[in-house]
Amino acid sequence: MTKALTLWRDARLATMDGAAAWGWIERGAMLVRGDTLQWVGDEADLPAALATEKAHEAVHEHSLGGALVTPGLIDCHTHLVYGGHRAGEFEQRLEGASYDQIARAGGGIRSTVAATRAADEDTLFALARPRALALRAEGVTTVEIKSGYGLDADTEARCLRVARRLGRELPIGVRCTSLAAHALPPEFSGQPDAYLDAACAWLPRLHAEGLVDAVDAFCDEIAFTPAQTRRMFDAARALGLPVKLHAEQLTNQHGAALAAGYGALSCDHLEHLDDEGIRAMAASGTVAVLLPGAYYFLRETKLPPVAALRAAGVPIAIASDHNPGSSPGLSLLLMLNMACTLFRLTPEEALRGVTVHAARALGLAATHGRLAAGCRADFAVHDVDHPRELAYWFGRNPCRRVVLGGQEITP
Ligand code: DI6
Ligand code: FE
Repeated sequence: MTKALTLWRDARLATMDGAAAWGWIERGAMLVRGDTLQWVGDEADLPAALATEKAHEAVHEHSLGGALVTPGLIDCHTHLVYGGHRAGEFEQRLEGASYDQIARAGGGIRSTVAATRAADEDTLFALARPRALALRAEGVTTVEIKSGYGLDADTEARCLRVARRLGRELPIGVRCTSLAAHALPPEFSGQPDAYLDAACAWLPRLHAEGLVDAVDAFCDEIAFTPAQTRRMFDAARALGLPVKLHAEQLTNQHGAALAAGYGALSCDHLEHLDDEGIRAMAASGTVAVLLPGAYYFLRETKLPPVAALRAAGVPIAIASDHNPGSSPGLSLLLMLNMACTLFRLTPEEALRGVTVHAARALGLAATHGRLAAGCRADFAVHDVDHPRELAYWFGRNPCRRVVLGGQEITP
């Protein structure tokens, strides 16, 4: 039996497809069959599209009254599943301690690891659920969720299971990334290579359980060296898994060039990225994921090289980096605003950064992040006149409706 056909009409569409600004269609319509966009275009061409669809069945119709529709937003870098919080460290930093001083003293990521290990699956789910709902309320339909606060086989698996469960139960689209190489757990203190032996050994098991879509690492002075990062990437490659990297966030380790050599989907943060890294990313088609929330919250002063990335044609994505240490924010729209005010992106670049380019950073370019035939019917309806307003307002949520795989989600 063919699935029912649904028509969404009288919409102003920022399709983010094609080269035209915003992929704009002033009076647009979309035909959805099942969970897939069948046709997207000008209302004037709708009769021909319906004829091609040979739609003899009744078409369920929604008129949107001229409202603005964008692709469902994609938050392509989060650490959404963890126990506890780090408001105390926030105070310490305000009193002068630095992020890496706190980390070197055994706080930072390690304190979240302790809280996460102590929490069972239901507790972690109950903590993560409202975070994911907050993102979805603004129109986020796909979220990437990293592990990396377990740092042992059981807790890493538990966190990734919670991420998968969020996808099923909310629902929301979820991509799971293994970030076992996030920090050194206390039981492996001084033995990073022994820890990586363990992490590389449990990765195939997590993958066999269907818990891993990509593998990430944190390559920095306070985390893992380029040689150690390579070991994690080789383990990913052996399983056919794509890689990503937290690269050049606090110092320049030339991690971006290393990751580009593995055909990385994305390199993320990049405040200390140099020209060689940019060239390597451009050559490998790796997306630059910029994280203005972490830049802001850590009060960084070194800006990522946006103009050089743009000039080299590296696609730029924007994400929340939601995590309890460096970016405890849960508004992707606020990140759009910060990407413009702090990093000088244009509002259109910022919206591309949470749609078409974010999809690419997750390996989902063919099916997500655009309103176009063949893509998943994930979209959001916003109460604004123009898409540039999505980057302009902050502290206001103009999202009115969210459609995920053709189904309207009730908030
Ligand atoms: N860089 C970050 O900003 C987060 N992880 C990373 O590799 C911070 C994670 C934390 O502080 O808990
Ligand atoms: Fe991160």
